[in-house]
Amino acid sequence: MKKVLITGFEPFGGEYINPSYEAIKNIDRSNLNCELFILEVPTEFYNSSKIVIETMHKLNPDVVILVGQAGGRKEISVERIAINIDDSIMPDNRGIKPIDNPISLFGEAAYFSSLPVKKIVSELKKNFIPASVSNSAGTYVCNHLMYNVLHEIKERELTHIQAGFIHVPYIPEQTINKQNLFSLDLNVITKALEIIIETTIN
Ligand code: PCA
Repeated sequence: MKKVLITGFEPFGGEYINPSYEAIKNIDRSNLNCELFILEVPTEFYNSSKIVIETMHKLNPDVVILVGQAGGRKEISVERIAINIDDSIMPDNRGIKPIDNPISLFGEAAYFSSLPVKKIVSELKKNFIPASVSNSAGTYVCNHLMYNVLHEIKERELTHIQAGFIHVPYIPEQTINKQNLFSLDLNVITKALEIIIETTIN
């Protein structure tokens, strides 16, 4: 049976929940044909990748699916690419706010997701869940984590591990008193992640 590590983030930016972690906690394991490990990751530049990379080495999973919140987006965003830059407009949960910093001095300019991004989008749409391929995971902690995990996989020749990043919209309770902001029900996001896991392991 394949081992899947799925991660979600702590709340950040004044929110009291993060739908990425709420959704991974709700995944129904009985629906899945894999051994699933979930991990909550601090929304911090340095510690996010340290913790995920340590866990990845400990578990030696077949698949690593990193999930984060992208408030304001209207679809499940299947990220195609992570770029070698930290450039934040707000501090992380440790107060760190890097500007124009390369993530790695020796790493590639960018790394591609090794999840089946197009296939995932088509499976989500078949299930009536709004989804698209995204060509930018931003330049904040999510891109940083995606970059460092893919960099580690390349540098340590762990290319048997498939890894990538999924951004999810707000859930409804986060958009109260914020006008015109899109949200997706938590159950829909959870279902989307179950479909993403299944699509990747099959
Ligand atoms: N989203 C942020 C970091 C943590 C999260 O859930 C991002 O998109 O970078």
